[in-house]
Amino acid sequence: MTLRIGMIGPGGMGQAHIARIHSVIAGGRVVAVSDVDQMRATEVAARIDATVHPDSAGLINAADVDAVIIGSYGPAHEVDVLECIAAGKPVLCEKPLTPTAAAALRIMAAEQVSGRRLVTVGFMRRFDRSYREMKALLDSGDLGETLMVHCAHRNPTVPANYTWDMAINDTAIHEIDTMRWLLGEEFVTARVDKPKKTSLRSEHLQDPLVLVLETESGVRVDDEIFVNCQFGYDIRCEVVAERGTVSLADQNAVVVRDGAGHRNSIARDHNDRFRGAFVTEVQEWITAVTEGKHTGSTSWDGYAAASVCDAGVKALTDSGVVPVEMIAKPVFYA
Ligand code: ISE
Repeated sequence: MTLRIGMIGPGGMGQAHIARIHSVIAGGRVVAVSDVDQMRATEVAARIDATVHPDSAGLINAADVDAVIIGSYGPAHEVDVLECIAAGKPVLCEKPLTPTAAAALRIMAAEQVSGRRLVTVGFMRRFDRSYREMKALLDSGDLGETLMVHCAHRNPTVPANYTWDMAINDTAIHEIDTMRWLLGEEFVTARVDKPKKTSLRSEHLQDPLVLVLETESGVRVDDEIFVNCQFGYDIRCEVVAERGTVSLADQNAVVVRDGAGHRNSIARDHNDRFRGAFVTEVQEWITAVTEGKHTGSTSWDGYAAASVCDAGVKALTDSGVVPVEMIAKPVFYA
């Protein structure tokens, strides 16, 4: 059986998903497309022989669409995810599920009424081989209890429409979700440190910044967010535990050694760095949906990440430590 997928918002991320679904991933095909930019929808649909829908609700409710991928920007997600739930269709929604925790709560409420876990949030790092190896080692207990984690998330540059809060709810959200998953606990506080700014920043940004989070058991996570680092897409993570440390290694298999030195290349963007993770994520989602199962992160994970982001965004302007406010986890997501 081929899963017939509708794609809402086929921008860079959506088109990258289409390319993988139609080449290296088995069991799915994108048969319908919709976008606020009609020209883009028509152009993408023509390339893959898909139907264009003038609006997302029409796509979600189309009889020949079995499941939906949402690649539009964060503030547009809530209405489409709610429509998917109402239509009873599984949905893979790119991060953030919603830009605020309040919106994510509405999605959780609707999903619980529907009685089925239909929503998967596109937190692809959970599918990255290196993070998975790191988690297996930590879960084995060989290194003892985790005490601290040092992360860095660097982008070469960001577009002019990237706003200050996006450092938290568009960029750091990846570490927020990955650390919740890796450590198996929730964050309780957030703080933002603001070091000297790079002269190469856009005027309105605090760049770099360091988001400092603390978990329920007291694990301290620091996350350097530096979105105009110029040199590459550089993701780092070092976990410090009682009996040792574990870090992400450099990601490129080939090392060059010549008269200019000893080096390996640095990824340019997330599709480059997390290529394998995206493929595994979408493949597992297609397989699970076809078998009537759920995989990956849930609306609860989208909500929890949004709650930490809410505190992190507040900490951008409030000095000191901001508590993370979250409801208790509903049994439905246990
Ligand atoms: C972007 O939306 C992503 O998801 C990237 O992985 C991240 O590095 C970038 O900062 C975000 O804007």
